[in-house]
Amino acid sequence: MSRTAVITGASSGIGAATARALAADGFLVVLAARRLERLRDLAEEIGDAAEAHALDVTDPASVEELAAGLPTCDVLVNNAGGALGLDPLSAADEEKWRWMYEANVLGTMRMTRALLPALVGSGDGLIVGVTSIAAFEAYRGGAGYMAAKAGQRAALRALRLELLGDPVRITEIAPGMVETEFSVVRFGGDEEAARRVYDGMEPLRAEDVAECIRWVASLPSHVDVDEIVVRPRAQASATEVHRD
Ligand code: NJP
Repeated sequence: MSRTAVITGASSGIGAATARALAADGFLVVLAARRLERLRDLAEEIGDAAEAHALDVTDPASVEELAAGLPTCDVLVNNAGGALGLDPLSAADEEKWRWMYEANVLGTMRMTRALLPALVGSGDGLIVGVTSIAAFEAYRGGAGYMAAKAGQRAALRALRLELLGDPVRITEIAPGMVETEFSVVRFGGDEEAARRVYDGMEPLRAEDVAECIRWVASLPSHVDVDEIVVRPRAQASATEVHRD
């Protein structure tokens, strides 16, 4: 029987690429995000090995509903999230900060709490958290996103200790710049501003990060890849980017 992987934020970017990669490796993939139409299109593309489920990780009832309908779960990829704005802290927008904390930190907590019994029960569970280099590298305008990603990273670290002795691995994937819808969302739909982020440099593609997750999930169950930091060759740190 296929092992089941639940991927949050599977309607675009890293989540969609991860769904394709895990399905190709034999997983039954549960695609979860708010934009159900997109998930249905992706599920159709993947075929029998995919199911689409509406999910808003900022809504506890939505998380509970998804978990209640899942008989088993072997892999949980906490990928849903993102950034809003690039304002200095002096001009911080509380709504944007609140959303970033809700989606990245509380979303990861809610999904993990809800699926933990199934993950432990599988006898060989894996929880992946897609955080960011922003969890540990500062940049101007990044305070709200950095705080959220640092929070998500911290929660996964505590969980690693709490699950010691249980058959569940925990892996943090911390990417640098990846060209997805991330910057379009960050800049409120301004595609031109989003495009400028990657001007003159080659960012990672969603598939590059998905390959890290696929590899982690393919390893024997006694091997826990604690953390992967993956950046484009042209990015040495959150602030040092080489542009042609
Ligand atoms: O971005 P994007 P990525 N409930 O915008 C979903 C991190 N990261 O693939 O709900 C459920 O294409 C949203 O789906 P929808 C980043 O912080 C990125 O790059 O339909 N799902 C969509 O599928 C994030 O944690 C970069 O709108 C929710 C997905 O999240 C992860 O990588 C760098 C949701 C976002 O896809 C994937 O982002 C880095 C909710 N409430 C870390 N809210 C980068 N791209 O440069 C959003 O260091 N989603």
